[in-house]
Amino acid sequence: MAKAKVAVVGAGLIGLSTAVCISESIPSCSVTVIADKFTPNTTSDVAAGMLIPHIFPDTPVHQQKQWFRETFDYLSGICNSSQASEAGIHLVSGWQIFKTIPEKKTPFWSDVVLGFRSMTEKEMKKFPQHKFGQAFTTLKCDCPPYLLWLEKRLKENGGYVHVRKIEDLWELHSDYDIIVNCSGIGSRKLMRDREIHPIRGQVLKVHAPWIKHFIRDGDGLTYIYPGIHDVTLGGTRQKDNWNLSPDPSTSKGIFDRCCALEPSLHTAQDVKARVGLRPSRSSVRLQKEILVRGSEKLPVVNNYGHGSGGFSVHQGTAKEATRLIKECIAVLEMSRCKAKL
Ligand SMILES: Cc1cc2nc3c(=O)[nH]c(=O)nc-3n(C[C@H](O)[C@H](O)[C@H](O)COP(=O)(O)OP(=O)(O)OC[C@H]3O[C@@H](n4cnc5c(N)ncnc54)[C@H](O)[C@@H]3O)c2cc1C
Ligand SMILES: *[C@@H]1O[C@H](CO)[C@@H](O)[C@H](O)[C@H]1NC(C)=O
Ligand SMILES: *[C@@H]1O[C@H](CO)[C@@H](O)[C@H](O)[C@H]1NC(C)=O
Ligand SMILES: CC(=O)N[C@H]1CO[C@H](CO)[C@@H](O)[C@@H]1O
Repeated sequence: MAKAKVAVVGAGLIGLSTAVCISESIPSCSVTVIADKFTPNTTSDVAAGMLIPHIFPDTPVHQQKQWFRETFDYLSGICNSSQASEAGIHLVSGWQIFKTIPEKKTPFWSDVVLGFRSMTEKEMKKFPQHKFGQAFTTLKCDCPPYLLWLEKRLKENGGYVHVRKIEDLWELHSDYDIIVNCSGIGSRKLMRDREIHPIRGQVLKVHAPWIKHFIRDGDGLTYIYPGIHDVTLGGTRQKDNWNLSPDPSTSKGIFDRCCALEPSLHTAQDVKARVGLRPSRSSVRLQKEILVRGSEKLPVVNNYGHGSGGFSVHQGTAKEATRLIKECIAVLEMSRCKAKL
C-alpha cells in the first residue's frame, strides 16, 4: 500500500516536535513540515523555553500534568545523554518568589520537577519585598539549538521541510492525505479560529554568564532565566497586542525590574530586545476534524494554542497528536482497501 503522506503546517516548537514524534512512531508514513517561518524567526525562538507550567483554564488539570510529566521525562532523557548540548537542553535550579502568599503553596506540578520545597528564611533574605518562595530544579530548552536539533532528527528519519505560506489548507489536498495544524498564532487566519488571540511578550536577551540561578516572580511578569549562551529577562503579557517591534521604554522597565531582583545584572552586556506573540486560547486545540468540500474529504489534526506554556507540554501534546494521526491513517487504509475490492 502507498505510504500515507502527512503535512505538518508550522515549524515552531509544536510543529517540529509533532513531526519528529510522527516520524518515529509511524515509520509507514512520510512527513513534511511546511511553514513560512523557520528558526530563528518563530515565536518559539523568542521564548525562554523554561519548563514551568502555565495553566490552561479549560483543560483538565490531570491532563496538563500528564503532558508536563511526559515532556519533563522525555527532555530529562536527552539531558542525561551526549546529545544534551547540541539539543540545547539543560537543568537549571532557582526560585519562584511571591509578594503575597499563594492560595496553594504546592502547585500541581511540584512532584514532576526535581527537589521542590519552600524556600528557607535565609534564602528569602535576598528578596525583602517578597513573603514566600519555592525552590526547585527544572529543565530549559534553548532555541534555536532545540529547533535545529528537532529539524535534524526529522530529516534523519526521512522527513522533509518546505518554506511556503499556506492561505487555505485545501491547497495541500492534492499532495497530502492528512494535515496537522501547528500554526500557532497563524491559526487565527488559517483556521478562522477567533478564540485564539495574541499575548505579546517582550524580553531581553543579555550576556551575563555569571547568572546560574533562575528567579521568577510568581506574578509571571518579572523573570531571569539563564540559558547556555544568554540570559532571558522578562517580560510582558499584553493581550491582543500584535506589535512585533520592541518598545524601548518597555525594555527599560524589564531591565529595572530584573536589576531590582538581581543587582549584578547592571553590568550585563550585549542587551537585545525580542518580541513574540503567544498563541493563547483557554485550552490547547488538540482534536481531529474532517474538512468536507463537495465529495472531497481532508482529515486534519489540530495541535495549536499553547499560549505561554508550549515548552512545558510540547512532547505530551505531540504524542497525543500522533495518536490521532494513527487513527486517521487506519481510516484511510480501510477506505483504500474498500476501493480495491
Ligand atoms: C516572550 C515569550 C516567552 C515565553 N517563554 C516560555 C517559557 O519559558 N516556557 C514555555 O513553556 N513557553 C514559553 N513561551 C510560549 C511558547 O513560546 C509558545 O507556547 C510556543 O512557542 C508555541 O509554539 P508554536 O509552534 O505553536 O508557535 P510558533 O513558534 O509561532 O510557530 C508557528 C509556526 O507556524 C507557521 N505558520 C503560521 N501560519 C502559517 C501559514 N499560514 N502558512 C505557513 N506557515 C504558517 C509559522 O511560520 C511558524 O513556523 C513564551 C512565549 C513568549 C512570546
Ligand atoms: C529569518 O528572517 C531574516 C530577516 O527577515 C531572513 O533574512 C532570514 O533568511 C530568515 N531565516 C530563515 C531561516 O528563514
Ligand atoms: C542517566 O543515564 C544513566 C547512564 O546512561 C542511566 O543509567 C540512568 O538510568 C539515567 N537516568 C535518567 C533519570 O535518565
Ligand atoms: C481550526 C482548526 O481546528 N483547524 C482548522 C485547520 O484549517 C482549516 C481550514 O482553514 C479550518 O477549517 C480548521 O478549523
